[in-house]
Amino acid sequence: MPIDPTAPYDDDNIFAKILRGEIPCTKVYEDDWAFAFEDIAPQAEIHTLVIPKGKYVSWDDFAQKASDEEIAGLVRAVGTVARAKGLVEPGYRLLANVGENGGQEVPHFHVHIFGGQKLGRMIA
Ligand code: IU
Repeated sequence: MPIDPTAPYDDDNIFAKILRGEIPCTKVYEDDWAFAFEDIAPQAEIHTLVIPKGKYVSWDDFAQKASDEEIAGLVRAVGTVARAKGLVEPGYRLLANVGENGGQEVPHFHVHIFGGQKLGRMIA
């Protein structure tokens, strides 16, 4: 069910529970600002999600309210995970779905990293 990217943050969303360790995940990275884990339903050979530790519903929410430190932390974490997975060569794709038209389903901001294969022009 698509989410409202401007709704208040829901502490019971699934990624909040993963961050709190209440639901298991395959963790691939963690630092002060970000947490990364394998997508449970991968759409590519490598499909990893990177989320900020702060409570942000969407890209819009994050861009509006996160501190420069949080934004830098998230961006660097995405780069670190992609590099650690050996994706820099031959490349990878980043995606952030926002709201209903974007098809966002989980109301905790997340960046998808896709790689490990030649990707088509679009991932639906
Ligand atoms: P979206 O951008 O909100 O559409 O992406 C949500 C992703 O979260 C999607 O790729 C799901 O497979 C993934 N996911 C997950 O990894 N673990 C979960 O428990 C749930 C969704 I629910």
